[in-house]
Amino acid sequence: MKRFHAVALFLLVPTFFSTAISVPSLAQELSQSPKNHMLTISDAYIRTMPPGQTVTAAFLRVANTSDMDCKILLATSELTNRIEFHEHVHSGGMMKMREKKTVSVDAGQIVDFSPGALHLMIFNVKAPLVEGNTTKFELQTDRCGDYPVELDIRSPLRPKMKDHH
Ligand SMILES: [Cu+2]
Repeated sequence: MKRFHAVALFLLVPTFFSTAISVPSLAQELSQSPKNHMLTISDAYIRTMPPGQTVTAAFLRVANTSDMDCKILLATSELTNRIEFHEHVHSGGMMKMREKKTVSVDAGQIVDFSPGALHLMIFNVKAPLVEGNTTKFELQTDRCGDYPVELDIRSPLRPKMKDHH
């Protein structure tokens, strides 16, 4: 769909034909170029772990500013080979976590990964997470490209300190 929109737009704008770029090569370029401007990722942080723990959680906001629905398929990090998307669900009066294989971020939508709700669960973390430092993830999507994410490392005991200006 996106490619058809782009081509249709150029057909309506004659000035583009005065450039050296032909329509077929431009369309090809659009379909092959990284689309990593469609999502805006903000407020990303990961929690430090108590001594002896190897599991932690990370949170961020994803805003889809494009006109295309997409899905987050995978999160990767040098910290681990296992990051899952989890949501909290009420089950028999208990709050439980359930894995989601993908996370949909529809056109124009904002999806929050936040404590007590949808979150990133990070397993097998061996390197220490030092509060005040940052670490990097990458989010891979089906149609919106791939995104590097820099996460603040925060203690869960003082998660809001940086927000108190
Ligand atoms: Cu979880």
